[in-house]
Amino acid sequence: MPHPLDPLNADEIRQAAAIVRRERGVGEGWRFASIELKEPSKADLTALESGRLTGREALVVCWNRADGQAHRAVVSLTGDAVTGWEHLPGQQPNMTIDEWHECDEMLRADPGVIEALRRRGVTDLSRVLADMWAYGAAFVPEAYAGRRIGWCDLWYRGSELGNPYAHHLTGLHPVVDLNTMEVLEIEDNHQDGTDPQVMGEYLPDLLAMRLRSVAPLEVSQPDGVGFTLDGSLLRWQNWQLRLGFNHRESLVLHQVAFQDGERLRSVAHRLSFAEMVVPYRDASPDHYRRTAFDIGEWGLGFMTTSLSLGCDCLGEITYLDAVVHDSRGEPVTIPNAICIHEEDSGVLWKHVDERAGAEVRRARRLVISFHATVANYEYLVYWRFYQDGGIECEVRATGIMVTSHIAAPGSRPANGTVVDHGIYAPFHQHFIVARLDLDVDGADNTVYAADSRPALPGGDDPFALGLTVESTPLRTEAEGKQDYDWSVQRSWKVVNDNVANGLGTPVGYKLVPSATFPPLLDPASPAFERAQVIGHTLWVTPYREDERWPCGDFPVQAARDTGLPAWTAADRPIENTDVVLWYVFGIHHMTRPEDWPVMPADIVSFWLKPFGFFDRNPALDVPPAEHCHGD
Ligand SMILES: [Cu+2]
Repeated sequence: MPHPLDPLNADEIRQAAAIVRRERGVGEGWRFASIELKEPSKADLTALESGRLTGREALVVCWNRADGQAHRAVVSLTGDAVTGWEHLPGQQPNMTIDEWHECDEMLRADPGVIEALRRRGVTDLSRVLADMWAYGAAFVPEAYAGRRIGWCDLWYRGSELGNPYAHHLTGLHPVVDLNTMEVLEIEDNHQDGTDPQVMGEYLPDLLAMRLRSVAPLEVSQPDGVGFTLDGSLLRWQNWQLRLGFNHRESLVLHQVAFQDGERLRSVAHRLSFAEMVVPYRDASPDHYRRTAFDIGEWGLGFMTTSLSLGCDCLGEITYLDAVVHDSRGEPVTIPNAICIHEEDSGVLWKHVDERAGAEVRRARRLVISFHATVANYEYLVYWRFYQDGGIECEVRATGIMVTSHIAAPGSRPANGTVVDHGIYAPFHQHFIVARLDLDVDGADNTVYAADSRPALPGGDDPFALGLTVESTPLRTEAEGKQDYDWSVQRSWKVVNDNVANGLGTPVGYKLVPSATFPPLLDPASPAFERAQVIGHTLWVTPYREDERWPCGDFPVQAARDTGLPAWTAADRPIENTDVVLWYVFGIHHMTRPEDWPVMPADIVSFWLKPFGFFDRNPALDVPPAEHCHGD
């Protein structure tokens, strides 16, 4: 029996598709955009876990290629029936991997594309790659309104296994109707015939240099790992949580709790990444349409890649497979999609006393990670749990930057950096929206903005040494729209005012902000209109089962953001209730030559740290390492 939060398995995916086909006439000409577990509401979860309530449901989004009309179905797997069928007029479901591949194949066989390539001296079509991007509504040409369209770059490899993203066929952009899979037009506005001398290879065999030598470094746990995995339930030290997965968010952490003596204390109900917005900040014809929504348009789950031992993860590793599906509704297994392992993490705490000597504890952490490859780019996501109650969420961005030819020999682009001879990488930003459904010792929490304020000279503080904390409860959604403020070292505390610690103060967890940056984008610009979430560092909403996607359910070709700005327009109360935090962080990527031809991982993170959740350091009971007393 699966746990109510376990992702759909292959049989359930197949069954959900079959039910929709049977009951709603979904046939050959349709595509399945998404098939996922319909997660039970918080209200039903306890009853489902105890078996008092039964039933398992799937959410299915599909569309008819013939008329472009999309539908969302609720499917009862236990009842073998469609129980909800919603027409979604004017909505474009997420892009599918099948469309991406079919588009690539179709374009490489298209006479117009072949002719445009020939004019550029490219005749070996086996080395050509067509990379399809989704549009924002503002950039859809009038004539194609209402169609499902893709906008494509063409690239070619310098050799059979050469890097396709090293050689951009600048100025050449087919526009495609993805439902009929036909070319609508070929933009071709750059035919100077130059072929920049780019060294864009990274495979050892293609490098004109010797590889450096490195000493072996191995990690072993001869007595086995320190965690247990029982189905999807993961236990390590005092932590326990449940692992979930879906096509859009990839890894989801459910029911995160800390065993504190006799009490299993809730910290978070659900943690995941709900959106990723990547506006390119270059108005040139080759780049102005690039406003990628890597989660809403493509799906981090669909893009999750298999991990390999010794390369992606070092040490004693446990892997979990994940199951997604193709656009025909057939399950697709991603082997080794999620990695679980322990890591040494340096010193946890230490003091050297002149009598008692040195007392040191080594820290270790439990790491749960996945990697996603979104065309040219990779995102590596690490959730790390620490012995002192801290949770760190780290993202590494690597892969290959988008580039194109510079306008003229020797010119310097205003909106990017020259990264190789004759090519530049446009500036862009990666905004990641973490959806943090914290339940600190229960569901009813209040978020406080905590600002540090210096004293003014006077009274009993003539030297103005005092530092105070101004703690402001966020009572409504309007107050919940928060921006990072370095000058007061702002952070946010998620507090349960109904539960006190042993010192008599309310228990809480602190969101320690880092890697935040402002959008630096005109609020009237189409890129901002579609992704207003990036206008604030933090949004706080009351939990609603159906509020999952901060830029709307269907960002593909969306004109505006129907997520957070729409929900929060009601300015609902968020005090002492079940709150959800939407934290916006990421990478402000001012491209460097050193990021070429493959980018050394750029690393950003934020933390959740207990703040009065415990009465003292919760890691006092960590034992000294066995061999740490020297000779
Ligand atoms: Cu980047």
